[in-house]
Amino acid sequence: MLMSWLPQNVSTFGTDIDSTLRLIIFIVGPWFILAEGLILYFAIRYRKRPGKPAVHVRGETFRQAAWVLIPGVIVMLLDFSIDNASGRAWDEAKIESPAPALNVQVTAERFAWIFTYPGHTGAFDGKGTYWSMGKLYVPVNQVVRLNMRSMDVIHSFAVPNLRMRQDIVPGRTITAWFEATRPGNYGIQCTELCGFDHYKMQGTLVVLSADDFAKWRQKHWPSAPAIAINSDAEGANK
Ligand SMILES: [Cu+2]
Repeated sequence: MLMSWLPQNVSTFGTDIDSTLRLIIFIVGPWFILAEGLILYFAIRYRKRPGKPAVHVRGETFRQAAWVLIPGVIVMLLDFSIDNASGRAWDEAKIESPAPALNVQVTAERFAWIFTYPGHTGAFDGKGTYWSMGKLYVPVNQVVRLNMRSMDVIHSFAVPNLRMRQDIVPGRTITAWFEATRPGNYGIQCTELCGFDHYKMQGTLVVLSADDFAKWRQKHWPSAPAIAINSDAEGANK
């Protein structure tokens, strides 16, 4: 039920991120209710009563210390299971980067997104490049690699439907990847407060079917080599 609040997942690694989130909610939720319930119960059960002085519990016997130690160990074990699941999701989304079918350069600047498609040589400058303001066109079911730069301050590229978010730090080219699984238009937001018009820093991810992408490419980016551009970050085909 909780998970239905999330926007539709259209990314290959989104399922693992969602199941990590579900695991966290299932572990933390009951634990929260139990802990808060016990606090409430003890507060009422052992409330101040006339003629009953408070007891100073020093936690010196094992029976007393167990109240802290046992929940402590349980929390730690549950924590490891969350670490394990989230580590796997992190590896998939951030560490393992499959070979891309399409490389796009993302330029973030206050307060816009500019998407540059490489020219004949695979480089992002010079002949044959195509750029789009605010709209990122990609084919469905293909790995897309983003080479992201910022012209000014720290921005953050976020597409909730892809379960993807990546900070962009000036002075560095930061890569990220995704593979969209369903054609459609999805919102892109900057999720790093980057100035007065930060809220206007939005864009659209346009995921096109193979046919529609071919048509789009022919019309707007005719200089593109066949879809497999397979250059590395920063247009290594140069
Ligand atoms: Cu921004």
